[in-house]
Amino acid sequence: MKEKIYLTTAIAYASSKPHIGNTYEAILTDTLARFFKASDYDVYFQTGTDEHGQKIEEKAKNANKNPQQFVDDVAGEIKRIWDLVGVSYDNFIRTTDPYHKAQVQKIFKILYEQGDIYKGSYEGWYCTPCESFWTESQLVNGKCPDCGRPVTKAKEEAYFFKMSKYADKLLKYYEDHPDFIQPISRKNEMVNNFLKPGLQDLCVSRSSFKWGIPVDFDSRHVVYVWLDALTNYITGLGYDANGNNGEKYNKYWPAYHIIGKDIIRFHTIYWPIFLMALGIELPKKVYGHGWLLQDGGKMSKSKGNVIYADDAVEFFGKDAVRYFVLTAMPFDNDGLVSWKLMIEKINSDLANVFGNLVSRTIAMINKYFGGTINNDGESEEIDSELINLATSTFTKYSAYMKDFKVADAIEEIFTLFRRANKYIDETMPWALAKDIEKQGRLSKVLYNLVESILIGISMLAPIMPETCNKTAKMFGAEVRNFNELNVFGKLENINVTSAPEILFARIDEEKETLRIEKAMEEKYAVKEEKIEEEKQEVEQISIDEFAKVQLKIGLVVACEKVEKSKKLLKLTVKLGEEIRTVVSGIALHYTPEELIGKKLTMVTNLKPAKLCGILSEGMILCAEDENGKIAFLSPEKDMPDGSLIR
Ligand code: ME8
Repeated sequence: MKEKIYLTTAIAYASSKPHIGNTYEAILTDTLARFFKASDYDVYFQTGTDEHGQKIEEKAKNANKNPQQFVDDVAGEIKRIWDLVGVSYDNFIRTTDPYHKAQVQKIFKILYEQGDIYKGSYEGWYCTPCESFWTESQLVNGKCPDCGRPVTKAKEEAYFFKMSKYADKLLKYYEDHPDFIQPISRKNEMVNNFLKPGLQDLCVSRSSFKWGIPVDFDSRHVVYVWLDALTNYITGLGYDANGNNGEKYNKYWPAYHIIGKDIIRFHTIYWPIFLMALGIELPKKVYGHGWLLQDGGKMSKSKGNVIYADDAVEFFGKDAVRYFVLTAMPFDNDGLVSWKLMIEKINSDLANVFGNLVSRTIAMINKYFGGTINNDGESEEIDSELINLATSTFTKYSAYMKDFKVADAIEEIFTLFRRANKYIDETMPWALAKDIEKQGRLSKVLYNLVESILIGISMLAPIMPETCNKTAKMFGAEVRNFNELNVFGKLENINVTSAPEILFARIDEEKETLRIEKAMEEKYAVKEEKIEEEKQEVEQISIDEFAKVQLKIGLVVACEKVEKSKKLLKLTVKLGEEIRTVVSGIALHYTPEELIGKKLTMVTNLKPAKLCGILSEGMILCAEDENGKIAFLSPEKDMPDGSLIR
């Protein structure tokens, strides 16, 4: 019987388009799923979306959509991106699926009836306009951290889970299963920071918002989003709280969970405890991968440095993106991502090492043998090093992959490709070609190269499926089974295609980085503005309302770029006697030099606001066309600065 493995990703929040970091996890798990399938395991691979909670409810409201419509759209976008990068999931679960919802309700009820969940209350600070509870430490200057308004002390009824009851049992489980949490450093963090100091009971219901799964026996409450989300791993297989479990559940549970380092606590403390309470076997392994970071910092929308996988695929193709993210992330650490790094890696590994090896080999077979060679040439001593490496790589590669160390496994394959390139330099086929006596030797050299390439791409196939299939076809062959990779000389005849496709062309690093960065800035800047625009409905106002806005002519006396921001300029504006500082989002349209000495129109009675840490005391007015082109407004005749506009 085949060995079974159930692989899962975290389910992505259906709150916004996933960035390349979230997509990394789907690609990583997909690569492992493909590897285990090729290793003859019976694999089940599940991914999906986490669709409830206050944040999503708010996002839907801001987008003028009902929450279901909102999550339908975002889940569709997530699925589209997963499909685009070739994620070959067996099941895409959504926490709004009726089966999942019904099971979560049943699980909650069972845990309540058996006494693990109890009704209690917690005291906190309540902000009435925001309908939000805050703890003392969350308040900012004693006020609501969201809206800044005063809060009142209040008590809210809620359901709690008795975490502490299971803490010792969980510690014991960690001890008995030393591989449960990977990498090991993450386990120590859980034990020392959370389990040893003592577990608090966990609040597992909310009543301050509606978008969640209602507690079926008390519909004022919805189930805490993590209890809802974590159970996806069993409901997606057909777990049934009443004991009538589906076939897949019986076959595949327990899982190997692949998640990011930020949510390890939920997966290695709360989730195992929920499972213990339900009498379910615990997951086999929780692997917490590092994060892809941009410029040494977190990738975030507010920093405007987000890279999306669909854009990357458009520029470089699916397999290059898969290769980049997988090699960018060491096993036990964070990785770095930027457009420049992607181009560097594509050039150095995919174009120079891999692409070059394939195209040189094909070109030589065409040139010297009209595209066809057999395995009947003459071997020499020098061949053995390449052959030994080619036939011993799989063992190392496979051991790394089984430990989820994908970047290390890829390194083994590229060591083989580099060795093959070196073999070309050592054997100098172009010199052999000049000697009619050396035809047999020449054909053997080329044969050895093809065999090495075919062995290499067979291991690379889970990482870059399309490229590897395409490459095998160029040699008139197929990607090989894993159990054939310790054999050299399998192929009898080699027939190469006459005009091989260039797999990865070299990219002009500087030019392309600039071009892509600019294109992305424009794409997302324009989009954000459009969303803002759509939100504003045109409303008629009275003359009195308009009169509240004070507008004046200002003279720009100084101007500079705001550090760390691509969009903002800091202007010093003279308004008659008065000098003001204004921060304006026009840096993509004007240089500071273009503005100094210019007269423009300014709103002068806006409440001051801090932008990038600088207090802005007004707003510059600009006209904008539908393509996002911008022009500031100047008086038609010269007018003294400080003149009122009416
Ligand atoms: O956490 N690099 O969803 P999510 C690598 N819904 N991985 C990253 C990353 C980055 N820069 N940023 C995020 C959630 N991730 C919950 C999960 S599971 C029952 C519920 C990872 O959309 C993150 O660590 O915020 C997580 O594993 C996954 O992307 C989804 O994140």
